[in-house]
Amino acid sequence: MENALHLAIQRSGRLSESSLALLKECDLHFSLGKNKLRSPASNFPVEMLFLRDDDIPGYVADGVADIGIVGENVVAEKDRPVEIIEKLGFSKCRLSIAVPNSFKFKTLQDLHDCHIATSHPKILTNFLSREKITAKIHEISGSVEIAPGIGLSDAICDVVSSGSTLVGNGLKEVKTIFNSEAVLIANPELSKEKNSFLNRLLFRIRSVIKAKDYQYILMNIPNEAIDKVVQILPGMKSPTVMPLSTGGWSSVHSVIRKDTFWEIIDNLQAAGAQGILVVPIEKMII
Ligand code: PRT
Ligand code: ZN
Repeated sequence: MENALHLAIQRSGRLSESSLALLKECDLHFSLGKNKLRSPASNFPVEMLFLRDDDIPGYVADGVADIGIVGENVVAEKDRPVEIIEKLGFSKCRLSIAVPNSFKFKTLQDLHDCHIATSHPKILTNFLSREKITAKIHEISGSVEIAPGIGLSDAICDVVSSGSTLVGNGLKEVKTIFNSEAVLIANPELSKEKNSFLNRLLFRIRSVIKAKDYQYILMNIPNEAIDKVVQILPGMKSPTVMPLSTGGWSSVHSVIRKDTFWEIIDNLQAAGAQGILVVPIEKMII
């Protein structure tokens, strides 16, 4: 589609699956082929472009793509004029400095005059200059964790998620310098029409992301426990209470945050709730 919003996503890698899943949850229909470089959605004015993640900020800045999904670390490292529109809550990781286990590290000053290997030289340079540390940065594009072992560097600065890669290479994490997750970025000078497509897409994305934090809960309670149960349940406004055909009992429906779930369930049971059902929420529009 000529005027469709061009959305760049990673072709294959850690961001791809979650990016596609999010777009599907937004009810965008598009076909995927193994070697496809682009794919228009059949039911929304958006066309996907499948690219390497490192190229996404540049393509968005240059207007080849209008918007993109990429790690915040890559946005900061590429430092191109794009706007971060929304944090998407997946591919969470951090950029950390790590040193060999044998390195007697006490403070950041111990990195003075060290050689540090990284695939994120810009973020590291900015961090070191803020901390007034002079070190020699070696830019490498992959397998950063092996650099100290092969004598290339004294330390590394790399993306960490579980930390097991560092441990497996005899390294210890000593300082997180950047926290990252997948973000939606946009060219700051979109046309009015493309901006309105972006706002429609953003509305869907937000309702999908919001829903992930909540669950729908239904239960039966004896009528005398209604006041107590209503106090326990926050709900979006207040819980729905409906009488059951069995006299003396009501059905209560509410929406609760996942992170308070078990505590609330314990309190509900103590208040007399029975037959508690918990249902995932697909989309949430507030
Ligand atoms: O081919 P293309 O250039 O598109 O992809 P890529 O190989 O450059 O990137 P990819 O797919 O590896 O990562 C894409 C993005 O995912 C990164 O820019 C981060 O924003 C995010 N991300 C989240 C990660 C990780 N978690 C991660 N664990 N990126 C890389 N890693 C690597 C890290 O480099 C290290 O080698 O995983 C290892 C550490 O993992 P743990 O779990 O052992 O700590
Ligand atoms: Zn990459």
